[in-house]
Amino acid sequence: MVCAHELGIAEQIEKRYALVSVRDVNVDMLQVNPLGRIPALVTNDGTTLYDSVVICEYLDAAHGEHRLFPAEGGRRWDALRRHALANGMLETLVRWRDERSRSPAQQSAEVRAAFERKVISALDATDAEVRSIEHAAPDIGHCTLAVALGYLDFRYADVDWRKPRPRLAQWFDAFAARPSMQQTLPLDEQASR
Ligand SMILES: N[C@@H](CCC(=O)N[C@@H](CS)C(=O)NCC(=O)O)C(=O)O
Repeated sequence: MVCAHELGIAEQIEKRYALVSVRDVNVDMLQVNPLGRIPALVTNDGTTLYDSVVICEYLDAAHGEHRLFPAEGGRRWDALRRHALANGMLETLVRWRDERSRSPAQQSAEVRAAFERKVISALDATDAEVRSIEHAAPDIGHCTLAVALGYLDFRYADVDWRKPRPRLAQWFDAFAARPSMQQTLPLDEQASR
């Protein structure tokens, strides 16, 4: 949805609520995406697309003239690599959260430490290239990175990623003020019930 807002087409997308979890199966969702995961996009001609990077590239090709996915050259590979870095960080964060939510007896300190180490490594690698991130026009790499850092703030308030990386924090705070981010803020429905 961040990409849809960046492309100015969010209002054209009809949203449906779906509750999914790593440890549960949403059978309705399986009819849409055989993996049972969100997001999935059903296009006007009835085609279903997943996962998020495929949906974002489809929207960009249809409405963005390769604004978010540069068509060729170094900009393309920078954007795709940064997307992969941020997306991998998100996946590790989701798996780390799953491990943290198990009962203390089932948790593995070793696995938790490995997840933490990988997230820190991904944050440091991102921080190391923050200058070129700041100077590039927003693309899929920026969007995914902002979503990953937003997720970190949302689910890992105890991880102070900002203090050792003030410039990355500054970039994120500026990006997070964009309407695309403000209009897609994560909500904890269970907590608000
Ligand atoms: N790489 C995928 C990740 C999708 C994903 O893992 N979504 C989570 C929710 S954030 C999910 O559906 N989890 C349920 C499951 O793994 O079964 C994407 O970007 O679309």
